[in-house]
Amino acid sequence: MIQDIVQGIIVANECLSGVFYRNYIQSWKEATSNQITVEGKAYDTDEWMNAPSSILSSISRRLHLQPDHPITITRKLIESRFPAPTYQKHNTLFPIVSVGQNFDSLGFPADHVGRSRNDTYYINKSTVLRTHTSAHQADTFRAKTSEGFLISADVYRRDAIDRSHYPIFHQMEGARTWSRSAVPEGTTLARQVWDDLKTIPKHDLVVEDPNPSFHPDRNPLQSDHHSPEEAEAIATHLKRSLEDVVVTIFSAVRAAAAAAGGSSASTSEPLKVRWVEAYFPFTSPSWELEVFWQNDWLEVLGCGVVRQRLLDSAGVPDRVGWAFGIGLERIAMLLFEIPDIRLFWSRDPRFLDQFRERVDGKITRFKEFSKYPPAPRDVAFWLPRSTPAARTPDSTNEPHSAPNPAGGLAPESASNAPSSSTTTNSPSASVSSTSDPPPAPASSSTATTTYPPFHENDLTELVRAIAGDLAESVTLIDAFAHPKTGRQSRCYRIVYRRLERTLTSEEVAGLHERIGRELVARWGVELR
Ligand code: FA5
Ligand code: MG
Repeated sequence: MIQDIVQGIIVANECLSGVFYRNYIQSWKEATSNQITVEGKAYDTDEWMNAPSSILSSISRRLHLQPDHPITITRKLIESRFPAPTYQKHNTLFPIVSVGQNFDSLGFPADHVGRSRNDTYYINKSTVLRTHTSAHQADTFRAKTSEGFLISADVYRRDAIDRSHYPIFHQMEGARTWSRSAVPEGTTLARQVWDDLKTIPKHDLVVEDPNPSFHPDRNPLQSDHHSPEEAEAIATHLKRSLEDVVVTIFSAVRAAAAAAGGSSASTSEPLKVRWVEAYFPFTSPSWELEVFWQNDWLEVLGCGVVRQRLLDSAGVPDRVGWAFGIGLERIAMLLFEIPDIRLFWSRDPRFLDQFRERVDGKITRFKEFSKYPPAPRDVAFWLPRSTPAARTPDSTNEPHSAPNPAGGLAPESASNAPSSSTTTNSPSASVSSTSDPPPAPASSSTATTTYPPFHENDLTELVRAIAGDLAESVTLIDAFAHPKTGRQSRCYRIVYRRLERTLTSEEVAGLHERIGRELVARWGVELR
């Protein structure tokens, strides 16, 4: 224990000196050479490359496979509801995939914003860090090794972040299909699905589900491929399977609360769950499941009836079925009452030692350990005149219909997820892992330099690269246009904090100044 803490401090000190420099040189080398190696696999990079070393070096963590890690415990608990041999498990698929796998195979249009370099980490024009486990759907259907599957894996998104969002998180993809050609004589596909549904345990959870299973405009039936009875049966099988997961999770939460000798914020009130209509390019009709948690609706999964064109091109045209994608951190946060998604990446034994895989499936609630004081610092600046300010308060007021890198409408908005930020429209960020920003353009000090437009995700990533786990959050606290010149101003609050000890003001000043310098060098902002 003591040793680990000492090790933590050594690592922290390194972060503040040599490692920064080393990583800077390494990023610079990688930025100028055109190959990178990730876990022994070599990739050519090109001008699309935007995956920082802080992200690439986290690939090896594979939290969903770490023994006794809360993500692993959560994965296993959900897996226990989808038994073999119907559901085959795949837990070691590699995170670097082709654009074809991540987007094309799922029917993402060529101009879908989820493909943008602002949202997705590219290695080169045709290679990305998967943004969702759906990247493996088509290949897994094509393999035809089981009627259903579960794929758990790390996924990567250049996201605006808060305490329930993080640039790396874990998803579990689930799917179940039925073969039309295997329907026994004398029954129908719909009947067979209803029969299979009988094996899912009944529950008495009250679930809000006000909408019809399909709606011609909002959530269409694939009428060329499914009869209304078939879609209804598949939708019901899907929803019941996932409600069973929620019931399992919350039974475990209640049991843990009882064992701890009382109730807690999330167990004193009856569980509230609702289905909402959604959109994904690869399912129709589609839904998201939301759970009422800490006074707000938290989206925990997306799902739907698999688009037949996907199954057709995966070489299984006679199969029909459903698929879902669930966020494991979201579930783990509910399960263990973990307040901040950043904690999953902690190597602090005071965090890790609290969790144990148990054969009886019982879980123990997370107990918060003492936190050292936060050190908030603001950075205020004018954007260069020509910069269209992406994802500022003005543009976050866009209708919530812009698709995300997983194809869903109504992107995981801060208003949906609990946010530590006080201004509801302010995108905020929790940041982690230490590395360095790619070098600024060499000519950045000359007056003629044209700067890339400033995007909020760039700041999040810059802070993550410079301060790593020492930065807890980045929150937009003020934005306005100069009344005369129209020039845009932004002010962000960065909260620095170490879990193991108090940061000195010199350390904080060093990090903060560097962030300011990089903002000027890379985006041509003028610090105020
Ligand atoms: C998807 O990723 C779809 N691939 C899900 C899907 C699969 C739909 C199969 C249909 C069929 P979405 O972007 O909504 O959808 O993410 C799914 C879940 O991942 C969310 O509900 C949430 O639980 C989790 N999630 C999304 N973004 C983050 C994030 N930044 N941090 C943590 N969890 C996240
Ligand atoms: Mg979503």
